[in-house]
Amino acid sequence: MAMDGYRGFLGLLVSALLVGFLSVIFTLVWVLHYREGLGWDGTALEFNWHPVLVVTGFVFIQGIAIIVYRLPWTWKCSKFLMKSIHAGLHAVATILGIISLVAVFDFHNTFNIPNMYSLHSWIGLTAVILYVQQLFLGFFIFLLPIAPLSLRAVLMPIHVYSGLLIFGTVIATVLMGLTEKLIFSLKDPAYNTLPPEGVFANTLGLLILVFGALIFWIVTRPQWKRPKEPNSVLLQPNGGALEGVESAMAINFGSMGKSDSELNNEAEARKRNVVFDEAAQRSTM
Ligand code: ASC
Repeated sequence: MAMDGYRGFLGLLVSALLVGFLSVIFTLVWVLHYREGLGWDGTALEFNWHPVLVVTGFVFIQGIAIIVYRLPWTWKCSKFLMKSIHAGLHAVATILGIISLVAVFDFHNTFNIPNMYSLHSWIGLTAVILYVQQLFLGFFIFLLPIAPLSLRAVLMPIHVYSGLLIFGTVIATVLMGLTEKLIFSLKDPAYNTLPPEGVFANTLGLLILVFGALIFWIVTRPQWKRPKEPNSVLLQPNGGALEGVESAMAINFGSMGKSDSELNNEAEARKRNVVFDEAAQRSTM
């Protein structure tokens, strides 16, 4: 598959995968080496699943899900298969994200720590709710073959914008959470004396930010988009195919007073449109 600037794409993709993977490893090292480790008992061990699941699911897997259409090796795969992978990865991220919330609430409740007072929690919970909504809307509107093309066309830019807004918000929320946790728990030596754990976790925050920046760059290059299915550009203006008596009558009345060659051209154009429409309906499934 020919792609403009393929080597650049490959370089950035490998960097993103590397930085994303490193972020997950750093998070594990942070909770296993510097913090108390992992467990599911309502204590800090349970809380520690929160950063691990968020960075794995909500940052890394979500980031990959966002760019999955851009992998040129998949351009020969059907749009439906790619949409299923896109949705499947987002679904996995959703599940990990929700478990990560359960871990925090459990931990808070065990120690009577108040819930939902911090900016981190307000923005984070909002992001999770919007993410679930985005998943369901995407599933019913773009994956299932039930929504009309005209509705898909109107909602696609909103889907893309919302997805990137949520992804950016998640990264901002992770950085707030990391900062919070370091200020809460680094007492002796304190965070403001730059202890090794502080440096390590700050580096983790930088890695996560760089991962987001790489994904954002990859997904905003127009030349790296999956090529449109051959039809879908042409059929946007009038949405549905010509069908039924009403449109047939409209064609007949509309043709009054036109020359034979004009009528022939129009008929040819209509035929082409119908073919494009049918092909488009197929390709979006
Ligand atoms: C889809 C799909 C697209 C868009 C497009 C509307 O479901 O695969 O490429 O919606 O048809 O913009």
